[in-house]
Amino acid sequence: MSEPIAALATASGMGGVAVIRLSGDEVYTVADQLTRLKTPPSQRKAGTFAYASLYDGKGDVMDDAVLLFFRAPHSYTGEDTVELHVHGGQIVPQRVLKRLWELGVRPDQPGEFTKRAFLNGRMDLTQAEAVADIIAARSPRAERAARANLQGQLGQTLIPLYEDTLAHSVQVEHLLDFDEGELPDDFFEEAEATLQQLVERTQALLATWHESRLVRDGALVVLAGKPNAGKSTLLNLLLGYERAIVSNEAGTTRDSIEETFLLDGVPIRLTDTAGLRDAPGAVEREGVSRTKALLEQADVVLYLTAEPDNDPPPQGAIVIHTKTDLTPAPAGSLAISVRCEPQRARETVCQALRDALKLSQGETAHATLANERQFALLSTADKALHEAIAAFRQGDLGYVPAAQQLRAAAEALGDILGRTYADDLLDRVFSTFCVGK
Ligand SMILES: Nc1nc2c(ncn2[C@@H]2O[C@H](COP(=O)(O)OP(=O)(O)OP(=O)(O)O)[C@@H](O)[C@H]2O)c(=O)[nH]1
Ligand SMILES: [Mg+2]
Repeated sequence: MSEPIAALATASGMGGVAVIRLSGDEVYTVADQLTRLKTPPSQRKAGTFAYASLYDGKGDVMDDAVLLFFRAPHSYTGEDTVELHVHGGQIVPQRVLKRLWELGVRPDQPGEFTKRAFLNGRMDLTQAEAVADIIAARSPRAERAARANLQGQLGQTLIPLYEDTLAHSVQVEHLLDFDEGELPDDFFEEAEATLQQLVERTQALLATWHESRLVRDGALVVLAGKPNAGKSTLLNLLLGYERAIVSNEAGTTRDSIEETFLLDGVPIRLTDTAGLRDAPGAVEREGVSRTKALLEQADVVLYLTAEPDNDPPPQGAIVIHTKTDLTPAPAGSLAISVRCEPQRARETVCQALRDALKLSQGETAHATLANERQFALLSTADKALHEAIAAFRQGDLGYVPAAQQLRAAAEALGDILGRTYADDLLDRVFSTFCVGK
């Protein structure tokens, strides 16, 4: 039993067509009441469509629409579903929704369509999360990673890992019922070897989070240095257009400027800042204090200098010598001349960023973690597996704690997939969705 829900699935605002989705029990009764077709929706086959006028409570036509019919279990949610394709804009979709509320349908909660799909076994939790990730993707690469997970790529790695851990846990608990003398000789060595193998698989997957997170959230890269070092010149070069004012007057940039460009599919939030000096004016002084605040937050600081001998960089910054056409840079240092060799300068800086952010070359074909929730649970599983190994090594006394840790590991892995879900876990996952999905 599931209440009928509806939502505008397309973005609100001006648009040719708006799609309203209806899902749940009785949606065909509702569709029959909206239309006056000779063959009402309830008598139509799944996978067909109809062109029909939609009527309000007084019998006036609200709009002419295309209706698409889906039947349980062959729909996104796994329930009976009707899609109404109506005219877009401010008026029509709201009018149709209002009529639906009169007919006993209620508005969906965020992510409710996908939550129902999950509860009806249409997808596991990592696939449901991937739906939200596709919508939120800020780069084609992020979208591709999310689509791979929607198609089950993460599940294909996680499901066997979960099942093997569970199987091992069950086996260990079962054997603990025996006296030690009754166990096979190599039981404990074998159990430990299996655990080691589970740890390796867990850690391989954990290692994907670093880059996944960057693809998803991007990296903050701050350009810092004394006035006139060439920061704004480099920003413009990397962005590919003249975003910031460049001049030979020291103190040209006063406010920080942030723009994003993609490096190997990773959004780089590149920030140009006011040059660091004891500034003469109040405005520039404020700019300098903003620069200092940004240095704290940055994932990478590129410190530009045209005076290699007399310009200490902040700690942890990557030093780049600029204007090498005017001043030679020390041997072996990162050095660029945007004026004379812009292409080469661009490549030098991009490579420095790849190294600093530890980006692998290009995309991987294997499963990757998609969010903090998955990372946290997998870390819990990893920790529990390590503790199980440590407990096993203690001999007799450790066997029961080892079995407990194994069970905890299996549970954490199951939580990632939503195999052993609690209501609050589902609320947390689906509350981040937009309405209509
Ligand atoms: N010769 C030479 N001049 C350069 C090079 N890069 C930048 N410049 C010049 O250096 C001057 C300062 O450049 P900007 O990019 O404005 O320097 P900035 O670090 O942003 O300076 P502030 O905004 O004042 O902190 C400009 O006249 C640029 O044309 C280079 O590779 N070679
Ligand atoms: Mg500048």
